Order: sequence, then C-alpha cells, then structure tokens
Amino acid sequence: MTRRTAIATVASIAALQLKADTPAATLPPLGYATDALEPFIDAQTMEIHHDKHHKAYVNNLNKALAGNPELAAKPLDQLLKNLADVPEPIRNAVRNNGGGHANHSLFWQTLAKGKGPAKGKLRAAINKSFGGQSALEDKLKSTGLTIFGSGWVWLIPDGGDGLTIETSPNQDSPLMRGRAPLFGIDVWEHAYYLKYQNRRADYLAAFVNVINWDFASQRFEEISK
Ligand code: MN3
Repeated sequence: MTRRTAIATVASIAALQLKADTPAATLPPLGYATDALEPFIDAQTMEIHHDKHHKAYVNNLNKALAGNPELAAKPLDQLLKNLADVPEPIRNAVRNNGGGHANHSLFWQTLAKGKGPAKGKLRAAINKSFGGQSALEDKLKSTGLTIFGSGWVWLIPDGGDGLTIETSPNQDSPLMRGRAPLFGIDVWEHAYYLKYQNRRADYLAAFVNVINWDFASQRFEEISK
C-alpha cells in the first residue's frame, strides 16, 4: 500500500463512516452523551450541532447527489478530492455539504475530556514541529482567532515526521487537497455561540481541554505507517 493510499484509506475508515452497502451518506452517532464535554462545550450546543447542523449537511449532500448514483457511490474522501469531476450545477452543494459531512464526522470522534497530552510518535512530532504540547495548543488557539467568518483549524501530518497547522474557510476540507487531518477545530459560530456568544477566544481556550489526544495519537500512527 502506498503512503497516499494509506492516507486515503484511513480517511475513509476513520473519518467518514459511510456504509459500504449504500451510496447514501448517513449521520454517524455522536458516540457519547451530549453533556460529556461539559463545562467546556455545553450539552445544548452539542445536541444542536450534531442533530441539526450535521444532519442538514448529510441531507443536503444526499439531495445534491440524488440524480448521480455513480458519484454517490464514491467514498466521500475521493468525491471531495476530485470536485472538478462533479457536474458544475451541483459542485458547490457537494463541496459545502460533503465537506461539512466529512469535517463533522471526524470532529465528533476527536472530542473527549481528559485525553492528553499526545503520546508516542505524535508527541515526538509535536515537539519537533512546535516545541511542545503547550506551544502547539497556543498556536491552535491563535490560529483560530485569525479566521475571518466561518471555518476550521486543522492539525495535519506533513508527510514526514512533522505536523502543520492549516485553516480552511467554510466547510472546505483538507481532504479536498488529498490531505488527512488528525483533527479539526470548528470555529463556526454554531459550534460555540450559545455558551460563548462572540467570545471565540474563550471557546478556543476551552476547546484545547476536549481534544482527544489518544485518538489523535492513534490516528497519527495509522496515517504515518
Ligand atoms: Mn460545525
């Protein structure tokens, strides 16, 4: 298996959870209680974010692909990586809702309380690229503040033994550039407004307490095999 194939496979399995036997996108379960991340992220935000926002991306992706069974049968990471192959009339809908589905499917899996710091190979990569766990967390927070409007902050393996922090606007995904992120931080207002209103800095300061570093460490091992 080539490195590129390995990355795509991990993205397909770990991030997307599409059922192999159906071309339709489905909403993955949250996997834990909506109040599991309190007090950092409140239960009502988690419920609305998962049950309403993510569900809408799934529904609208299925709607966009309804007349295109061949596209709908593709793994989502491949669909997003090859947006130029998507017919122009539905391309934007696939980009926004397919991106939203992929980004949130990964997002839920990467959240947990008390799962840090990073372990093993990921810990070494963080030390190499950022100088340590707390320096990385500071960089994630400051990068989140630079995004104008809605978007994401991503921690992404750099293809070697290091990491990069990148951002994307709206629901654009690193998968659109053939990159598999370890995790993303959602800085759309829907991710924090009920509890933090306009105080994105407070949300980001809280967010670093709910990154599931065990999951990220394991995912980094799989991606960099
Ligand atoms: Mn969101």
